[in-house]
Amino acid sequence: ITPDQLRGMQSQLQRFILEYEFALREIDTKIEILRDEFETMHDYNPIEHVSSRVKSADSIMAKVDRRGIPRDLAAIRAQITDIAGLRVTCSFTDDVYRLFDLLTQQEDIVLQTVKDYVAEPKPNGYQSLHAIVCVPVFLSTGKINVPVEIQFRTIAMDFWASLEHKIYYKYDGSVPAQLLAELKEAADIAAALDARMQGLHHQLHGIRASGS
Ligand code: 0O2
Repeated sequence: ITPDQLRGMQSQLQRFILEYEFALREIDTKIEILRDEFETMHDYNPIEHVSSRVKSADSIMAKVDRRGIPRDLAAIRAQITDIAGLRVTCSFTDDVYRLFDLLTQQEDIVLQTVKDYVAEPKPNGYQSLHAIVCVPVFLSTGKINVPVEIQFRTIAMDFWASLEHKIYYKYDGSVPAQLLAELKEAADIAAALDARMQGLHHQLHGIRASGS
C-alpha cells in the first residue's frame, strides 16, 4: 500500500465516521428541544440523561469480522446499524414509550426496527427499548440518511445494565452461574421498583389533578 493510498483510505474512513457524528448531533438536538420544552411547558421532565457514542473503528472492524461482513465501507454502512448509538434514560417506564413515540413520530425520522426488551426482557433480565432510526443529514454533496440506534430505558434499567456489562466484561463472557442468578433476581427487583415508582408517580399526578 502506498502512502497516497493510505492517506486516501484514512480520509474515507474519517468522512465515514463523521456522517455518524452528524446524525448523532441531529438526534441530540431533537432530544434537547423536547427536554427544554418539557422543562418550560410541563411540570416535570421525563428525560434524566442522554449519552451518545460513535463506535470506534476497532470495534466496528471487530463486529464486521465477527459477522463475516466484507471489510468495505458500503457493506459496513448497509449492515452495521449501531455505529451511531444514543441512550435516553427516562424517569418512568411510561416515559420510555412516550419519548420513543415523540422521537420516532417526527416526520424526518424513519423507524427501521424496534426491539422491545421492556415488554419482553432478555433471559438474563436485560430491559430497554431499542430503535434503529434513519435521520437525514444535509451535506455539501447532498442529503444522506444515516442509521442511529437509540436505546430508551429507565434509571433502574440503566443501573442494572451498566453493572451487568461490567460483570460480563470482568468474567470475559463466562459469568459464574450463581452471579447470573443474582443478576436475574436484581433485574426482577429493578422491574418491580419501576412498577412501584410508576404507580407513585401516577398517584402524585392524580392528587395534583384533583387538588388543583
Ligand atoms: P455497546 O458498547 O453498548 O455498543 P449486536 O448489536 O449485534 O450486539 P443485536 O441483537 O443486533 O446485537 O442488538 P441488540 O439486542 O439490540 O443489543 C445491542 C446493544 O444493546 C448492546 O450493544 C448493548 O448496548 C445493549 N445490550 C443488549 N443486550 C444487553 C445485555 O444483556 N446487557 C447489557 N448490559 N447490554 C445489552 P453492544 O454493541 O453489545 O455494546
